[in-house]
Amino acid sequence: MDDILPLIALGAVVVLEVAVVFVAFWLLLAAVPLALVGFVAMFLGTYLHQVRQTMVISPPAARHQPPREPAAGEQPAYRQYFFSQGWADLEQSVGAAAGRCQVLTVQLTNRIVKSCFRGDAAWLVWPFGIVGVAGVGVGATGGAVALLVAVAVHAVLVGVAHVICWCGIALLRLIDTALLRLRGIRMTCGACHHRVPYPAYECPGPGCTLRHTDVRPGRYGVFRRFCACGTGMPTLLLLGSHRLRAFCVYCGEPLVSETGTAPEVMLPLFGATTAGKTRLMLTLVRAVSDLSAAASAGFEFADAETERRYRELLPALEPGRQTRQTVVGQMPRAYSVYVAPPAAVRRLVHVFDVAGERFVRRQRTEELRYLALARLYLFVLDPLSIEPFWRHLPEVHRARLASFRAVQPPEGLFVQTCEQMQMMGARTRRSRLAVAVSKHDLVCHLPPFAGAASDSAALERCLVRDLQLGNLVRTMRREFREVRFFATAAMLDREGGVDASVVALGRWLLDGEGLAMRETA
Ligand SMILES: Nc1nc2c(ncn2[C@@H]2O[C@H](COP(=O)(O)OP(=O)(O)OP(=O)(O)O)[C@@H](O)[C@H]2O)c(=O)[nH]1
Ligand SMILES: [Mg+2]
Ligand SMILES: [Zn+2]
Ligand SMILES: [Zn+2]
Repeated sequence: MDDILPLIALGAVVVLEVAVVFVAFWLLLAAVPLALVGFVAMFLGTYLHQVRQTMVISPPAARHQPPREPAAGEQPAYRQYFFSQGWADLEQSVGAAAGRCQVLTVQLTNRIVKSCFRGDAAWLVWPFGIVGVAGVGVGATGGAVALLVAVAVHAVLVGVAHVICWCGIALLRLIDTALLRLRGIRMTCGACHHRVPYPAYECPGPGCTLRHTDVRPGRYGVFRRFCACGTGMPTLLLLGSHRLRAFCVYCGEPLVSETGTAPEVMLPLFGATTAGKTRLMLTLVRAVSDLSAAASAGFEFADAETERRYRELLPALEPGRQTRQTVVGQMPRAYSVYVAPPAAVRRLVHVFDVAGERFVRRQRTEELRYLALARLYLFVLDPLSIEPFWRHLPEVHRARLASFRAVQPPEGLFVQTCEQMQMMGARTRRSRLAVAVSKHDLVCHLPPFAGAASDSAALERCLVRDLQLGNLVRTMRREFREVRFFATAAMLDREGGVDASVVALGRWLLDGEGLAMRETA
């Protein structure tokens, strides 16, 4: 009997074991698909949780910290999300989710091994352990595949967004460029006279002076960009960047306010030293301002610097006072004003008045880049510098007028400057030329000006017939599309009004640029 008992026990164990294996086998069939579903859900859930964590709940520090002193090609701004952080977030989410899933899988496996393969009941429950391990194996493999698919979808979404951004960038730039072209807007630096492709802008953030040299849509932002200080700014003129402080990308000098909102008119004055350019420029600006007021047109200084310099020079127009010789010095700065007649497009007028000395030497003229960009020129011709006129003046007048007399004779100076301008690329044959025969108040009572009509044709006849300037006038007519002569007295009357001759010149200059001024009642 004693021999049978162990045999019975062994038989029972074997039966039990077979029953457990049998149950485990059937359990395996159900457990594997369940584990697969469970693991896929767990892996995907973990990934989504990590994505949310990275993008919303606790975003990591920006991968590309904006440099405060950017190297060439860099900007002091945060990169646009899909150009930097989008990929960093993807990497971070994948890394964190994969780590978490691995930890969960290992923990589960350890628990199964511990409870099914170790301990006192291991001899009985080991088949369930195998079921568990198989389930974890299959589930983890399925979960990993699902994770890979999710990562791929995420990467594709970021990639597509990246491509959409590039398309948006290209489209916005195209529209902005097309609109600027259509409106005939170009931007010229008043200080260095370069055409500026796009201004640099100073960050509008309080206390921030960081300059963004290329704000246009790109990797730093499509519609807006964020400065290193966190302040947002528009990326295009079209989107409102004209409200920011603009600077020249070549020389760093400030550009006029609202740069890029109005087509430009360049008006270079040229002529000999002491010909009367500065005085004429001052009275001309004054005349345009008066004409604008009478026509209810807008007139404003385009930058504080123009207003300051203009106001500084203005006292020279008071009776008995003279303008001082313009210094050759550094690059001459434009006087810039906005003019906006009621029925016309607002224009930005840059008037360039430089020392006559600059037209004597070629190298000095070459520096005046604006000469090549203008379509309208104002030549100031001092009648006192015309040799036949001066020669026939009685000595008493010569003594009185000697200090006002321009040194260089007009013919040589005009021809040389004109050639120089053409060499620099000026299209003079498409341009208008106003010739201001200056200081008319000083010579109007002297022959041949005395009694002569002061309209353009009469003045031209006088220059050709009486003053032997036929060659000069023919050159002017040949080299320019349209030439008009004015006898100007750059003076203010007792009431502070500009002499009618300068007003007429101002009208002609404005009319041809589509800025006609009609007096309102
Ligand atoms: N009476 C009178 N004096 C004038 C007139 N135009 C210029 N002047 C005087 O002529 C002198 C030279 O005039 P500016 O306007 O300074 O001459 P500019 O061409 O600017 O000379 P630079 O700057 O040296 O090239 C000054 O004393 C002026 O006041 C004018 O129409 N009438
Ligand atoms: Mg001058
Ligand atoms: Zn410049
Ligand atoms: Zn800033």
